[in-house]
Amino acid sequence: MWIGIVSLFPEMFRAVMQYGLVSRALAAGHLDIRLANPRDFAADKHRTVDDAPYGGGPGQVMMAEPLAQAAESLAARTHTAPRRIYLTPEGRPLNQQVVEELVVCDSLILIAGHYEGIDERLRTNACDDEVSIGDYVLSGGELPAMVLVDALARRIPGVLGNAESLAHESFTAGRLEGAHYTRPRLWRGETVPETLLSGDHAAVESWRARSAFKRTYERRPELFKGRPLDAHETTFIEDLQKGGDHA
Ligand code: 9WO
Repeated sequence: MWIGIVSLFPEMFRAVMQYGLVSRALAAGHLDIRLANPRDFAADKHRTVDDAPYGGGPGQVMMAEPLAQAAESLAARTHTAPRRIYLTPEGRPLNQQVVEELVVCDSLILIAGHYEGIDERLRTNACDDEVSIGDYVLSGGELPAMVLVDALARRIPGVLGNAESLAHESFTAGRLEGAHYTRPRLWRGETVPETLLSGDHAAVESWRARSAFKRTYERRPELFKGRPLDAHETTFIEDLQKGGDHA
């Protein structure tokens, strides 16, 4: 997958590109990330990329032309027609479904804004999509772009190992993860559920399903709309409603 990123602070992406899963995806050739700084496309010697808003008001607005030329310089470096995404609180909410939709694109260009925003004419003429990672305002679109890059990288075939990929399935299957435990068996006076120490794989699987269900039921019951309860979960809910707390 090829991702171009337009940002006034390309150095910020060094962090996500040099460590962890994204760096492994880059090294393996599953992912290619290119950066372009709108300041390099400014028309004047002061490398101006922002100006006062027409109509007055506080702050500055990012000019369309440097952003557009930065995005076009990236598009010229890939043989496919990138989907251009502006990161903004006004965008459609990022969720796993949006990730699955975007990860099948051959290429993306992510546009990270700053100041009070970007000229509307860039949004209407040079953006195909707008994505939000949540209803809050940050200092720029870089961190949301990194979140999206990480979520996409995990879904590129070959990037995750089998174990990690299986863990991912639970979320796409519409359930939260259940509780995890590892050594030591006794930690600050707390032990590990006996079922997990039993060696009985069927019992462990059932325990984990119950734990995932309980956590979903308590924290994100709306996820059940996406995937109705199965027969096992129906018994789990009856237990929970009777006050059973076996996981
Ligand atoms: C700022 C803003 C404030 C109130 C209501 C809507 C708003 N949109 C923006 C906006 O798009 N701002 C630009 C990008 C310029 C300022 C820094 N930017 C930004 C992007 N802040 N926060 C985000 C963002 C992006 C994606 N998901 C959550 C937040």
